This record gives sequence, structure tokens and C-alpha cells, in this order.
Amino acid sequence: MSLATRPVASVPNDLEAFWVPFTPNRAFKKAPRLIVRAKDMHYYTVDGKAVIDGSAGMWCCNAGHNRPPIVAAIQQQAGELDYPPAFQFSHPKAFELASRIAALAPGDLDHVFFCNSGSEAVDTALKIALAYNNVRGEASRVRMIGRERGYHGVGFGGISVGGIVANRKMFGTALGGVDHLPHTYNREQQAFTKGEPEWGAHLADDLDRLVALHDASTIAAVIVEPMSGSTGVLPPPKGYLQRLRAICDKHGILLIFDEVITGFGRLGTAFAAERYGVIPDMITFAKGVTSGTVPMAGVIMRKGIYDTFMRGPEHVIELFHGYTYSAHPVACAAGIATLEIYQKEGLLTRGAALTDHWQDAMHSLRGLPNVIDIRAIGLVAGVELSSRPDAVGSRGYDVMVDCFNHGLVLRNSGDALALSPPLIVERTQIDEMVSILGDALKRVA
Ligand code: PXG
Repeated sequence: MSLATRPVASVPNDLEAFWVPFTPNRAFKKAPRLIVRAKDMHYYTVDGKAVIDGSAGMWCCNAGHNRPPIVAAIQQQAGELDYPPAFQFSHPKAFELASRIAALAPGDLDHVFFCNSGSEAVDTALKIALAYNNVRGEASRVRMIGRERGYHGVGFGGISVGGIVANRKMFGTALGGVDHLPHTYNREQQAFTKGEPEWGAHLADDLDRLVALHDASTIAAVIVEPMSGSTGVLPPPKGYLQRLRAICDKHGILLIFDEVITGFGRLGTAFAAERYGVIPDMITFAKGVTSGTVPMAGVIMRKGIYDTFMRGPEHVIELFHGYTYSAHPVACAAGIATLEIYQKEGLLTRGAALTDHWQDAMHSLRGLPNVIDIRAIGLVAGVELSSRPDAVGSRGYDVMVDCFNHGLVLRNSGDALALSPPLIVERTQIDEMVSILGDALKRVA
């Protein structure tokens, strides 16, 4: 079809009203990056240009874009049952999706509480940790332990246990009683390692120091991302998560893995918990559960936690918590169709099969201007650039914009670039991404 006869996507003619999240609005509105269509590995811009998706949207479109079975499931569900009350009523697909997710999760992570975003999932997990300790007669356990450089969304719970200063400093003191483990990144010890670094397992022992300071009887839970994503892709040091699990067990502290990014195949297993052979007490998930098509998230918890709540009088609500859109039918339908694609196409383990090619391709960028570290694992990579002395983050931003202008979407977090393509990515597409990024690194001083 010629451009003249093709239906032209409508371009907003006034960009003022929408406050674009986590974005420098004035710079964006001067040169907006508008995407109007997507298919499989590609986005299409408002002016019809194809751009390869190097970030699965924002770490979520793991099955690739606009996959017909997911689209059909969403359309059908919307036409059949749009919405029933989420409290005191439910619908069959909520149970079906929960059963499938529980079956994917390792060990006795058997029960699922649904939310709509990773931030809600984190708040939910923290609240379940508090309530669980209450119900089991350990109500003095009210403290939460997060980690420096952790990202757990933007709710007050999430920014409290999170450790990204820009996300915290403007927003008061948030939750009280929160302490933080040290982050696990040390460039001198770890730069340019492939997969998990050898150095750093001992940093888990800092939890013992926090227990000595606060006493175990005051600590409800520890929450960490098995691999920190937003802060620039920091794989866990070998043995670190196992050590954290052992220390939590010693002190009766719950361990929560925030798998909003690592869940649904990013590291080559369904969940990172499986990759590391560590069963946390709760897993938070979001993003990949519907491949980004409809907002959906949740908390998977071990049987013992759920069972502890199921002991009171049967007519009494066990947990005073939930959202209007918990287990929304359209999201559940999308989730079921997504999990079917993951299973049929082996996408949850494709990250393991492709990881050698992925790591070699990413590490080929070593030696290009300003590259000071590369961290690649599963199907995710962080490429760290040195900061301009007078403008931290500006180089990463310029590379992101340059890549977009030359056909690649990736994420920039300060001067760290993150790549996490849909799990359907082909080797040739990995090479294409690396080539565009390499050229951008040469162009941007
Ligand atoms: N936990 C983790 C580990 C996350 O990565 C959230 C919670 C919050 O999810 P919601 O759905 O509330 O956004 C996240 C979200 C990026 C980027 O480019 C990362 C996220 C979101 C947007 C951008 O690093 N992670």
C-alpha cells in the first residue's frame, strides 16, 4: 500500500497534557519517540520506521509482540466476561492461571495472590510478611531488609526497601524500620565477567550484622532481586543467594525474591529461584506473565504461609488486602495464552540455549569508547559506560537516543545500558543489535 492510501496513525498534535513517567518531559516533547505498532521482534514508529526491540518493551514482552494467540484470547475474554467483582466472587480463569503459575514455580511455592503491577506485588508481599508473622504469634517481627541498588517499584513499600537514591530522596522517610544490605557490585573484582561473578558471596553475611543490630525477633523479611535489573544488570555473586537463604533460615526471617524482571525465562529458567536452586518464601512477579499485553502481577508464596492464614473461623476474611483488578479476566486470559506460548515454543529455557551466543556478542563491545564493564547472563545484559564528568547519565541517554534513531530500542539507567530482548530473538537479530549499539558507542563521545 502506498503511503497515500494507508490509514495513517494519528499523531497527537498537543503533547502537553500527558506527563510522561520516568522521562525528561521537556526534552521528550521536543523530539518525541512515538511507537504506533509492533510485531514479533519489532516496533514501528509513527513515521513507519522499523526498530528492533532490544528490551522486550520494559523487560516484559518475552513472547515478542502482538502474538495472535494472545491477541485472540484477550479479544475473546473482553467479549465474554469483562469484569466480575474481585472480592467474594471470582471467575474460572483466575484459578486456572494461578494453578499454572504455581506449577511453574519451584518447591512448595503453591499459592498465588494477584495484583496489577510489580509495585503492587512488592507491597503485597511485604504486607503478607507482616500479617503472616502476626498470625503466627510473632508480631514483633516488623522490620524489613532490602538492599542498596535494589529496585522494587515505586510504591511507598517498594521505595523503602529499594536502594536507588533518586527514587527515594524526594519522597520523605517512607516506611520506618527498614534497613539495607550492601549491594553486590564491585567493578575491580567483577568487571567483564560472564554470568555470575566469583567475588561477593560474603556480602550476604552482612545480614548477620543487621540481625545483631536489630535482633531477629524484630525482622519480618528480606527482599532482594535475584539479579538486580534496573540498576544496570547485576548478576548475583556465586553462592550469594544460597548464603542469604541459610542466614534467613537460621533466624526465622522470610526471604522474598523480587522476580518482576527475572521471572518467566529471562535467565534461562522459569524463575531465577530455579536457576540458583534457592527456594524463597515468596516470589513477586509481573511483566512477563502476560508478555506485557495487559497489566498483571502477583505474589507466589509457599504452602506454609498460605496454610497459616487458613486456620481461623471460615467466614472471616483471612487477609484484608486486594485490588479491584486483582485477577482481572482479560489479564488472566492473556496470562494463560502467554504461558501456553512459552511452553509450546520452549521460551522459558531459550535464554539458556542462546546465552553463549548472547554473551559473546555482548562482550564483543569490550574495547569500544567509554565501555567500562559488560555484564551478560541468560538473555539480559548491562553495558556500563564511564560518566561524563559534568553530567552523569547524559552519555547513556545520548546512546539510547542514537540507537533508537538507528533502529534499536534499549534501556538506559544512568550511564548503564540494559538489553533484554524478547525470548524469541534469533542469533542474527542479536548480532544486529550489537552492531547498532557498537556504532552508536563509536558515534557518541
Ligand atoms: N520490582 C522489580 C524488580 C522491577 O524491575 C518493579 C518491581 C515494579 O514494577 P511496576 O510494574 O510497578 O513498574 C520493577 C519494575 C528499567 C525499568 O528500565 C524497570 C522496571 C520498570 C520500568 C523500567 O529498568 N521495573
